[in-house]
Amino acid sequence: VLSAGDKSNVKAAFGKIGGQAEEYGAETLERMFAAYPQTKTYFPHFDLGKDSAQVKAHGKKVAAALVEAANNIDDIAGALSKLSDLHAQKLRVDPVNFKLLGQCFLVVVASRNPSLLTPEVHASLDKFLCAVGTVLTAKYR
Ligand code: ZNH
Repeated sequence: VLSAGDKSNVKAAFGKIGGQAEEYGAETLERMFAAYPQTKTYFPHFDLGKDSAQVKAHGKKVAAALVEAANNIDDIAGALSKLSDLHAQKLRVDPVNFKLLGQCFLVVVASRNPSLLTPEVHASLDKFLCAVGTVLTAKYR
């Protein structure tokens, strides 16, 4: 459960990431595909090569969803309800992969904005990313 402190850490972190969110999203995916190649199996229809426009476009969508969740941190399930339906009914991504994507996002934050990622903010972002993953896999059955 996200504490009040976690919520303000997450909001502040996304405030600092600001307009660069889409680049963070694209680099998160690039790292996920490179570090955890098994995640590529969900994207057989994508060009996953270097500087792929499809990966960039998808990174932008994923980042926008994270921003939306951060902006609605008291109701992440409501904010991502449609996305949760999509992941449960159509995409059926194994839940372990959400942890991998979350790890990669943290690494991107660490490498692009090291001073932002204090241990406290790291912990809060980790909890937030887990909460998002829980919401996106909540309707699996
Ligand atoms: Zn997911 C899709 C978000 C995770 C896989 N996604 C998607 C989208 C979004 C997202 C926004 C778009 C939708 C529309 O279009 O409507 N994701 C997300 C988030 C997360 C995720 C936020 C976390 C955090 N996913 C994930 C993972 C995976 C995935 C982990 C694997 C690995 N997704 C996916 C796919 C898709 C998606 C496959 C589809 C794509 C296309 O386009 O086809």
